[in-house]
Amino acid sequence: MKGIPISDSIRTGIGADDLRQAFLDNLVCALGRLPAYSTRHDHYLALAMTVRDHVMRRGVRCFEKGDNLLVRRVAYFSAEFLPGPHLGNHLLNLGLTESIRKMLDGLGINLDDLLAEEEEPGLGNGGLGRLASCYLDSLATVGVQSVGYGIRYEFGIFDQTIRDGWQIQGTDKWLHGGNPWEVHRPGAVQDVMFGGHTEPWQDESDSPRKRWVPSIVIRGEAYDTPISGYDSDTCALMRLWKAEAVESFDFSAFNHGDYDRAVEQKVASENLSKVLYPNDELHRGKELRLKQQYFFTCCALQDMLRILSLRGAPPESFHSNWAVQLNDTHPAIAVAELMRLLVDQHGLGWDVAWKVTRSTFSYTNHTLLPEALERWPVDMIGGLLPRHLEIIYEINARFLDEVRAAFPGDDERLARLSLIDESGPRYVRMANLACVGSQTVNGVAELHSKLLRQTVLADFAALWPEKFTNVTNGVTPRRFVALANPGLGKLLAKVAGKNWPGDLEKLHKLEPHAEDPAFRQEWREVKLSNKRHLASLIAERTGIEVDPTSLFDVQVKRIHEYKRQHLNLLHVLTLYLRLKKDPKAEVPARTFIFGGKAAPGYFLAKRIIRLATAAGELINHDRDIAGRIKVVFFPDFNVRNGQSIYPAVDLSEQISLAGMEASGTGNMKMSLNGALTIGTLDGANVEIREAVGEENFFLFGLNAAEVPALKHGGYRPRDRYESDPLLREVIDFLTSGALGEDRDLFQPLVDNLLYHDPYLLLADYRGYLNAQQRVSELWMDPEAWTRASILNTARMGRFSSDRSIRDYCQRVWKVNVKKLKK
Ligand code: GL4
Repeated sequence: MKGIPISDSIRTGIGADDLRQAFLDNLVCALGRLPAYSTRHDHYLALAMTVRDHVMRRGVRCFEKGDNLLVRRVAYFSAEFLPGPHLGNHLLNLGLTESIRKMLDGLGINLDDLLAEEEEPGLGNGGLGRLASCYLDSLATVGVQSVGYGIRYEFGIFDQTIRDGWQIQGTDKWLHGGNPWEVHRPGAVQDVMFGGHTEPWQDESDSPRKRWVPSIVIRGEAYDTPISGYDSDTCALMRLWKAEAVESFDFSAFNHGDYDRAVEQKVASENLSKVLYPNDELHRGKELRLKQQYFFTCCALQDMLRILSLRGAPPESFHSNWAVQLNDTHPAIAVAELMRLLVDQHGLGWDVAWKVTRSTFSYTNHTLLPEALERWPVDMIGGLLPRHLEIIYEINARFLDEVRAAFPGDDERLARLSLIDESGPRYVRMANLACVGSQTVNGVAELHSKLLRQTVLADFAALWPEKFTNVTNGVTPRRFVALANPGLGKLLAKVAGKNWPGDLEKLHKLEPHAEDPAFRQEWREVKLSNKRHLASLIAERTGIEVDPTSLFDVQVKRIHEYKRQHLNLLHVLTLYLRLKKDPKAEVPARTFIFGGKAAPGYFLAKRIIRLATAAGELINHDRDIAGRIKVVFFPDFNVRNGQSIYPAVDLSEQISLAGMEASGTGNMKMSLNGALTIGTLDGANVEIREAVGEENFFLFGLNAAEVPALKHGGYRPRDRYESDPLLREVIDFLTSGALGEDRDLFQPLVDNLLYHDPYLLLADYRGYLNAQQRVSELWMDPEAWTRASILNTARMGRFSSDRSIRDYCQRVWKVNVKKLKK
């Protein structure tokens, strides 16, 4: 339908009557339901479709504009996305919450009931996937055309329940009730090849070419989910790929009566996008994971070339039409894939293709943990992606020539920079591939970017210092403040103007109000009401009654030794032992709240969860303690639960060993909601502390320079245990039998701490206790605490993901953004 502008094909403005009609139309026509018999879930689906259509309209209109103007689009390549429930967020972004509520009221339907019906897509493990979703939200908000490319896992991150104190993993069936947010695009399919071999061939121009003859082809089908921006005409798209067999059946086998073999191929193909790997920051080297990575990047790049040709632009102009961000190395194989597409499929010469490729990609590193660094056996890549291995070798040969010219005779440097690790069995190093194939490389907080340049990527930083930059992470204030904490939102609107979620620096206007006792009172009331809400959820999910006026001390994030939830637990138990010995001790009432998933195969992480639940079982029922401290493990921490937890936090636990947490983003969500942080100088904590003021932050622990110094100086954790009676007492307590009948339960944790202590808990224990003592003292002065809480929120404006995205646009992608409204 050339010549039909989008404005002719859709209704523009939308009024209350239109919404009501659209809702009823969807209920009857799309779902085929008789209104009188329809269920709550039907209502949710119909409303979701109504809202989705509305957002889609904006999306298509904005896409048309982008094509007319030939704007450079951003493609965010990420193996993980964690969008959270969509409905409430769209309503907020579109300013429709109240009109929809009224419209539904008129039909006798309650909006909150429908909001509760939504299943969230758990297509990520934690911070990295959630960041990707914050960034799509901000891309749409600041007016950048963008697509988030990823995988439509049929089963996302497992559901966590707690049984007898242990984590039990359940299958995440997020699609079982239907997913009204996505639009299946049967037209947008891409074929993805695997296996086989390569062979030379000649084209008409007589230049020698390479051809890949695969052993199997799998089809990727696109599912689009629109992502609205706040107060914005722009809409981002999350385009996720589902794997399908090219033919549903192997018909030759079927015709021969071999039914099993006929379906085998179909099942094998579809397995590819079945399930998300549940490991955060751990590379396991499983072949299926490599297939997933290649699958979605291959679909994405072919899709982008297709869109390019619709624009009538040649493949040589790929980089001026698209900027691709690699969210860690998970999509790094895309560097070789784009080369293959440009050289083998589109006939570009190597040098031109390489220039295009290098001007397209940028790479964000998200972790320094050695066990997270992705490397694939050369044989595995060669077997699965034979053409890519050749391309990687060619990139490497040319790159190493460059290195030899820059550092003649430095063979060790050459070996370290090489894309191939040849120190033992041979591996392809994905971070090296990403660095070589990218325009810019960045870390996610100042400290992390500095350590990246000094350690993991030091050789690349020496070679190309100008490539390296930092973009500190951010979080969307829409979902994590306005939506999660409407009470606070109202207060903020009063002092910072109602557009504060679109311009978070406006929160500075709060500062003078920190001195106003009446305002502090209002502030405390909002917090208390959020804590009451969380207390009721805790009672509902765990059966534990907690006191909403107690200090809510919260650590929610993936369970990992480096994050040191067990240091937090050592403090809990130290406090417990103190109260047992001295019931008159001045210890203000505290509720310790833990939440987070452990990778199913991570033995010690699961023991840490067990320790938290065991501490709860003991302390919560101890009559001597009389409820003065309580310990809760909140099950199934996810985006939705996060939205109930963050607003209720008084004390934010950000206690990773310095140098280990690349950035953290929960730290930002809590502080934005008025929590004070107890933390180390790690990740973005450093910048948060600078922003909120050191007097409003409880600092403790070794710094990133002291950590390696201590380790290399022959750290002996057992000496700490011997010399510190309090520490000895609490460690001994773990295996005393007091924490349950099985006294061996925590022996592995204790042995690990006494004889290895890789994350230096015992070294930081005293500093942590002292900082916790300062917390208690400030808490006993509610006016001073509230002042510090207000100042935390007031000074956190720069941690909006809008700022991060503006940084990326300016320093990395070179695309324009909307100016902020005055
Ligand atoms: C992580 C980091 O661990 C975390 O500090 C950071 O905030 C997040 C987003 O940049 O990325 N890296 C990996 S891997 N998982 C994460 O959550």
